[in-house]
Amino acid sequence: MTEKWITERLHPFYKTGLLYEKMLLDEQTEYQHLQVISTEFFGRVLVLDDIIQLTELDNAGYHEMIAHIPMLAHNNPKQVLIVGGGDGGTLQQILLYPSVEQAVLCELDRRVIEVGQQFFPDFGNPFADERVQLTIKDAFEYLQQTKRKFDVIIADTTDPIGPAEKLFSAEFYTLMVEALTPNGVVVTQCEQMYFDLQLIKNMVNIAKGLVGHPAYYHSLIPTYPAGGIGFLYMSNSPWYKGLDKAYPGKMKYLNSDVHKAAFALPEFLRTFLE
Ligand code: SPD
Repeated sequence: MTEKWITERLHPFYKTGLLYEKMLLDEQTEYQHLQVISTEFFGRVLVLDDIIQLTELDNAGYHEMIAHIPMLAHNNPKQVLIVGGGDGGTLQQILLYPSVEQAVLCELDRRVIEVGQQFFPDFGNPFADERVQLTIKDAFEYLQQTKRKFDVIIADTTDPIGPAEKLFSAEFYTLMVEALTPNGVVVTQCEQMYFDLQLIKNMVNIAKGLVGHPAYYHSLIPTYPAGGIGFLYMSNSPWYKGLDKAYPGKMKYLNSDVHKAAFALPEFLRTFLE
């Protein structure tokens, strides 16, 4: 029997592939090519424009790290904004906090939400929670128009290609920081330290101009390029205020050692970002 592989080539000199069993969904939405595949090893996989977004096996390394690091760093997060994140994985983590009064999820593509609900039951049914306000909109426009302030903003975006490119800009980072309450926290998905070194430096430099305590941290996700991804923390309150606080539920990836170690940067990156 011929093997079926789905391949990803996000970076020109690097290609990854997953052996899969079945294509469960393959459609062109209004905004992107959306696929869900089933694999024996990684479970179900969500792919957007040929880029792996999440797998059932390893998404905790992404969703727990993008959600709990900012939530724990804040003393009492009540108002939360998720930019993107339509699959529901980040939202599920945010809703674990009883302090959350409202979680606004601003997603451009309604189909991502529907597909997340249909194919990834482990995320539960976060959109049914009465604290959730769903906004189907371009997040850039949303932040330009809203007068609301948030304790935590999480940019759970795709990579900076096409419509998501502007979400990795000084303008968008400024909009997010301006929408924070005092001591509010922004965390963004901020790519891979080997492949996206200059992008990370640019984003960190932008963050340095916006907040008192920017920091970069990273996580292990075998199905992303080079097996991992990083995040950019932006706040006037430091990330380590979140250390050693109780987690709001049982974690699969995060614990206090991982929390601390995630901010330890390899020497080439540490010096490059200085
Ligand atoms: N290179 C892939 C980066 C994907 C980041 N977004 C993942 C969305 C999961 N909620």
